[in-house]
Amino acid sequence: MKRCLCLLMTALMIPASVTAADPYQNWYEIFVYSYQDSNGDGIGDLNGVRSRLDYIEQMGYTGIWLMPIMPSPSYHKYDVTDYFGIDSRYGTMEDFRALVQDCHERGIRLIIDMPLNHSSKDHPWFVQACNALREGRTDDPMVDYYCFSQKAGQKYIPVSGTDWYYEEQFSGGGMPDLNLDSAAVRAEIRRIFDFWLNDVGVDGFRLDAVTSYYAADTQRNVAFLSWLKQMTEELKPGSYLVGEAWTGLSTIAEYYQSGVDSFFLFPASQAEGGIAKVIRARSNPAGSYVSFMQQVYDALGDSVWAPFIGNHDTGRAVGSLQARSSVQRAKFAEGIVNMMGGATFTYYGEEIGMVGAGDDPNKRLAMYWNDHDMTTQPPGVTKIEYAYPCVDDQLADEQSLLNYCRTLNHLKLEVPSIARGKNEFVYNDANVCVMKRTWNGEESWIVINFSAKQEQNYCLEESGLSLAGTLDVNAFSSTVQLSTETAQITLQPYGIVVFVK
Ligand SMILES: [Ca+2]
Ligand SMILES: [Ca+2]
Repeated sequence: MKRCLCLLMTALMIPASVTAADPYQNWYEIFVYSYQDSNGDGIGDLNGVRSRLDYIEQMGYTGIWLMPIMPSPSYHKYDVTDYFGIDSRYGTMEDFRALVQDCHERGIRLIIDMPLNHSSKDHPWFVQACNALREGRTDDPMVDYYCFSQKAGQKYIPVSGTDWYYEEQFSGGGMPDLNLDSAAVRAEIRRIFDFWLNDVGVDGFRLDAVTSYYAADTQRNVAFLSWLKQMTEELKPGSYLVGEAWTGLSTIAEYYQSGVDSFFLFPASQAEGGIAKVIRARSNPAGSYVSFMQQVYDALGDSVWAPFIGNHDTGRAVGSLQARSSVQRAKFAEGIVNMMGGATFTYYGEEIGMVGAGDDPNKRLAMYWNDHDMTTQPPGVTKIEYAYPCVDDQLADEQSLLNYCRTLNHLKLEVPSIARGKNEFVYNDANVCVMKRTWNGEESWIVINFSAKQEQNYCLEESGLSLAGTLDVNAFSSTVQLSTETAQITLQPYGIVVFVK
């Protein structure tokens, strides 16, 4: 007897044991500039994001990370001029408060980007500090806010009209490094966190460039992050912090010692990362996945991983995966990165297979809703290209990448052990991998066929999974065939099936 089963995409029942402060969300990274314009100036804005919350919720994204929204002279806004404001091109503080409220009414958590390594050179702190140095007043309190030196050196830029230099780790961008040892700067950071967490109500922060806080000094960075995490817990318990430590697994493991909830899993991302390697493997792709997962477990244990394939800096997933002409490949990569567990992050547009590489603006193109409802492209774009159909078309196509991502997100919401469960590798051969996740009385059995071309049969009883009792089946391939007599499952190429007990 064979039957086909598929996932019902009905209203969600999020188990009560999953709390509002849960870090294991389906996180969605948004570049506000390129997402949705609401006032006709062509630039995406906060009200534009608000108007797309239906879409975001429908897609099953339960957490939003907004790239920087504070006032800044640049289009990307990683150089802040006021840590207590909203950039006027994005809207007003009232708009932002309304967005926070709308998100929370929908059960969506909202975190914002927090660049603390540096400010803008136009920040009043830096302007005052440089003026003071020009006038020989080195005791001005603002001088202590930055890393000034009278010695020239790498990453040190002259302060015009003085014999002083300032540290700038991200050179050329007008982004002077803050002096994070300064008690006054730490007091400012505390005020900034208190304001956004408690006055405005955000649910946490994405911490930009944490390896540059104290350049190449992991120990001091970890100490600073421990201070940040403790302070955040004091201000608002359960807030989520996720750090950008763009480095290898063993160093990322050291950063986790700070107590910060998550660090992006860069070793999974990009063309050379774990996910792309699995996708490209000519032999033993299942073994490659298991061994990558095992490396991550060995380094990070059961901490909250933050896997992703691409973000605003890395170039988009479809390029890294060489998936321009294979939607199956793009889907499967989404499938296996989500099946790693943890707090997964999806960069806006990845759900429709947007492309972009090279110059930063190319990786931050206008969200392709349809041909008439797009923002202007960010300044400096040198290549505009969309490899896959727009959102509207993909919404209407059951087989689209978008609908695959939507099903995937909803499955993870219905089966919380996938993201949170303790993992056991139950079985793997060259093409098939079976993992068991256990969390809060729930067991999920994840069966994956890594072969791009061949069906695979797998006998579930070999893994000790009995089909007796209630069992839900969620299928991630066009069809899954299950013989209940022999407990044999036939997986289509790139098929993923999850059994839940
Ligand atoms: Ca606008
Ligand atoms: Ca620094």
